[in-house]
Amino acid sequence: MRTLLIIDAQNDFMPGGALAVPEGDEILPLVNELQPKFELVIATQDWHPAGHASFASSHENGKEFEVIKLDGLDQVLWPEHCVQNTRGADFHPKLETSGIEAIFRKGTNPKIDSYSGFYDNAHLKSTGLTGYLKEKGATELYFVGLAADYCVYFSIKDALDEGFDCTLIEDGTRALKAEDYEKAKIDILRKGGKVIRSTNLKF
Ligand code: VGL
Ligand code: ZN
Repeated sequence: MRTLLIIDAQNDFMPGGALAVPEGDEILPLVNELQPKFELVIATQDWHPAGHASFASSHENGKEFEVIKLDGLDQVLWPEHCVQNTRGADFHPKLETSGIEAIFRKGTNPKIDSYSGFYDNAHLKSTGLTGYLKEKGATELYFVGLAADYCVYFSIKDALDEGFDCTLIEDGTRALKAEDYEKAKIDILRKGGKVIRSTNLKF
């Protein structure tokens, strides 16, 4: 069954937001247009408690976008973003949400970051998304949302590992950094995922 996964289409990742992805809002008309073509539409939501360990402000002398070691893992220190129950964590007002059947929240553990919609960055805890999708009979997953080089990329990697057929719809995503996105795409293709433009969708 064909399923659309909308990753983190939240205010803080849009222009003007705390961790803005350039042109992030430009994906919204396409994301809305695509939804009715899918039998199942799911969204993820980055949902951090205040003082989350991924925020530069949670570390003494922490600088935004610097990479540190956090419990043995590389961690980019981000601006404070997607804090639970703030406007920045809300879906963008232009995102059509009436067809979204379920929302999976991630990044809720204060001590560990979670880019993927499936697992935290240390793969300690699952969000339950794999089980949900399997129980629903979802086999082909199509990905849109933000950011292409972080949460979209990490979600696709986990989904491929979980045995799903995965396709990234390129014009339905934007990256924080173009060069990281180019590397991510190469890795997705190498692992057996597909990268297409929406005009090449055959349904
Ligand atoms: C994201 C960095 C930190 C994302 C979330 O949604 O791509 N990036 N938290
Ligand atoms: Zn985050």
